[in-house]
Amino acid sequence: MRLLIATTNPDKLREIRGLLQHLPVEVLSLRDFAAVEEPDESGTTFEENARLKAFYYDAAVAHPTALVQCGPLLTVAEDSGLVVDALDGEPGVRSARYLRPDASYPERFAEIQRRLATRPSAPRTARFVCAVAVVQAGMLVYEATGVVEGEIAPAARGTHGFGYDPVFYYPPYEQTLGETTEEEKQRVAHRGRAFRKLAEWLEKCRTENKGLSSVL
Ligand code: ITT
Repeated sequence: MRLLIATTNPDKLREIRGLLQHLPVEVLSLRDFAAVEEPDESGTTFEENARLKAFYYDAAVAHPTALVQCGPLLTVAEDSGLVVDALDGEPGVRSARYLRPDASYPERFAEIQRRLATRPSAPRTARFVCAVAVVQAGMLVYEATGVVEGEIAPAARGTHGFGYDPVFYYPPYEQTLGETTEEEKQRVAHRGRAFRKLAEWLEKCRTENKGLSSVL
């Protein structure tokens, strides 16, 4: 079985490779194919954007290649982000573009802290969400979502992980995800939760030797 992990984000790709490493599957990335433009992430939910990316990269990259190489190639895309309750769910699906597309993460952290300071009595609760979608030959064959609940830390802490990890405080660890190791993060975080579901499904497809679409 071959998977195309359809993301342009190298940090996501590293985490996803780690999460699927125990499976007997060949993992390919967009770098293994000719470059294509990125799709417009116009969805209003993580699930919608994950599906949109999976359909787009299946049609633009995986399906034409699978036809030529005569082997199934599943396109796996994910959409993820940080949802802050006191900011009405922002940055949400715009996490990668929050404030400005080229803003640095320290600038984004400062903006989140500034906006939270205007609502001092509001809860600082937040969650990371990861929606994953799998498309093969134009058909949606699997989808799953993973969530991790936490809080916005009073200040950024830690240098591990990527993106908003340094401001995401995970109470059971008493640390931000920027302070935990990658292994500790994967055990509890959104991407780990979503991709473990995907891994179970792939394993079930393999062991039951079923056609992929019949498992959904
Ligand atoms: P692709 O669409 O090509 O996959 P992207 O980075 O644009 O790459 P998204 O649109 O899904 O992906 O945006 C995800 C953003 O959410 C990411 O750039 C971070 O800002 C944030 N994010 C997602 N997962 C995160 C994590 O585990 N830790 C910290 N920040 C995360």
